[in-house]
Amino acid sequence: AKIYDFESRTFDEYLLVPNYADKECSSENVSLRTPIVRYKKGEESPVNINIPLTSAVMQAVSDDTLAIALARQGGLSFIYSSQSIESQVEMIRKVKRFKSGLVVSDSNLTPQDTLEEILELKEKTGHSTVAITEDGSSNGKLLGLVTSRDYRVSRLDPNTPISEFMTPREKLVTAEEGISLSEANDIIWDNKLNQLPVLTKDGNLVGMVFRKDYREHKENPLELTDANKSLMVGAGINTRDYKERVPALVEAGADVLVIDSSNGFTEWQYETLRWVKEHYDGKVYCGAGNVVDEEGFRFLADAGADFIKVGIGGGSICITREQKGIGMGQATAVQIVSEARDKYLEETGEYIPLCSDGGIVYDNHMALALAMGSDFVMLGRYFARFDESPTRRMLYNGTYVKEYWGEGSNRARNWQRYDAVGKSGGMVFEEGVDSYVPYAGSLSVNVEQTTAKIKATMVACGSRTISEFQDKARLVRVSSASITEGGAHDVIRKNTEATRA
Ligand code: MZP
Repeated sequence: AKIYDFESRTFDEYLLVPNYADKECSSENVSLRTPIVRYKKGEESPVNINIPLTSAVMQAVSDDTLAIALARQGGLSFIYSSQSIESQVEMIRKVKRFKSGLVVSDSNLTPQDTLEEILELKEKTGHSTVAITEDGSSNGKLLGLVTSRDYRVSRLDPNTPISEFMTPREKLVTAEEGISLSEANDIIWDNKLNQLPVLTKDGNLVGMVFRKDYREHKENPLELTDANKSLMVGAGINTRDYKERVPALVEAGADVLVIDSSNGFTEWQYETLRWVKEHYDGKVYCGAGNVVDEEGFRFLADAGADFIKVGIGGGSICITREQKGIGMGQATAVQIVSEARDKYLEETGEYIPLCSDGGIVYDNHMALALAMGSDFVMLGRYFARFDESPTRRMLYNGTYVKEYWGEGSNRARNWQRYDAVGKSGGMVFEEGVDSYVPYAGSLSVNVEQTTAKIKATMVACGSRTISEFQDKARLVRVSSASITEGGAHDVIRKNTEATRA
C-alpha cells in the first residue's frame, strides 16, 4: 500500500488572510457569476450561474419547487434521479414552464374558490403566483396574491378557501403604473418583499416586479415584468438507465446533467460519459464525480466530463467513511483536485469547473471552498432546512425541524448511486442516515444573507470575481486553540441560541 505523507484536512482548519482592498473593491462591485461547464482558455463557459450555489441531487432537497426558488436567486438545482424517469421529467418540465412574472389573465379565481382550483391553474399555466381579483378577471380590482409558498403551506387540505391563505392587498405594497425599477427596488428592499405588484390608479393589476427582475433589468427602468423567461435547471442521472433517462431529460429541457455517484473513478462513469458525449455530439453538458485526487480527476476529465464534483464521505448525512473506510478531508480533496485541474488547463487549454460537494456547514466554508479552487459548491443540508425543500416540517423537542435523509439511507435506497447491488437487487448496507435539520425559513432570505457573507469575505481578500479570489487567496492552517479563539469566548453569551451560520 502507498501511504500518503500528509494528513487530509477540512474547512474548519483554515482561515483566509486579508489582502489589500482598494475603495472600488466593495460588495456592490463583487460578481459571484461562475462557470459550470468546461470551456477553452480565453473563451467564456457556455453555461454560467449567477451565484455559486447548487442544490444536491437528493430526494430530500432538489424537487421542482426548490429548483424554481434557487434558480430565481441565480443558483441551480439538480433534480434528484432516485425516482422514475417520468416523475423526474415532470419536475424538469415544471421548472421550465415556470414563468417568473405573473399576470394571470381571466383566471376566474375569487377568494371564495378553493386551493384545489388554484393548484389546477398552477398546473395548467406554470405560474408561481396567482392574483386574486374581485370578479376573477384581469381587469377586476386586486384583492390579494397567492404565492407558491402559500400553496405548500396549505397543501394539506385542498378544500381550504383561497381567502384563508391569500395575502390581502393591504399587506402588499402597491405602486402606481409607471414606477421606475429603482423606485420599486427601494420599496422591495425596505419592506423585505419578494414581489411588488404594480397597479393602475384604479387598483387594477398591470404587472409584477420580482426582486430578481430589478437586478437583471437595472438598465431598463421602465420594464415592469418579465413574464416568459424560463429558468435554468439541472438533473441527476445514474450509470444504469442513462440510455433511457438522458434522452427524456434532454427532451424536457434540462440545461445540464450530472452523474450522481458516491465514487466517480469507475468504468461505469466512463461508459456513461462517453455515451452522452458521443450520442449528442458534445452538445449535452454532463458533470461527473465524485473524486478526491488527481487520478480520479484526470480519468473523468479525459472521459469528457464538463465539470467535476469533489468530495467523498464529508456529507452531513454520510457514513461512507465509517462503513467503508474511504474518503478524504474535504479541504484537502478540493486543494489536490484544483491543482490537478490547473495542470490540466496548462496542458490542454481547457478549463474544467470544480464543484465542492458535501460537508459545508457554515457560510464561511463556502468562501473557503471557492478560495481553494472550487467554482461552485453543492449543498444538501443547507437547502433541506428551507420552506421550499420537499420534506415535512415538524416540531421536535420544542423546535421546528425538517426531515433530511441521505441517498444511501434505507429511506432513499438509491443503490444506483453506490454501485452496490446485492443478490436481491438492492443495497446490502446503508451509507447514509435519516435525520432532522433545524428549520430555517425561506430560501431567498437565507441565500441573500449567505451570498452577502461570501461577498464580504471576497472584499476582505481584495477580490471582485471568483477567479480573482482563487488566484489571490492566501490561507493559513489554524491550531485547535486558535479555533477556540475564533468563536465568542470568555464572555457569558446573552443569546445562547446564536450560532455561526
Ligand atoms: P451536505 O451538504 O448535507 O453536507 O452533503 C450533501 C452531499 O452528500 C450530497 O451532494 C451527496 O454528494 C452526499 N450524499 C448524499 N447522500 C449521501 C448518503 O446517503 C451522501 N451517504 O453522502
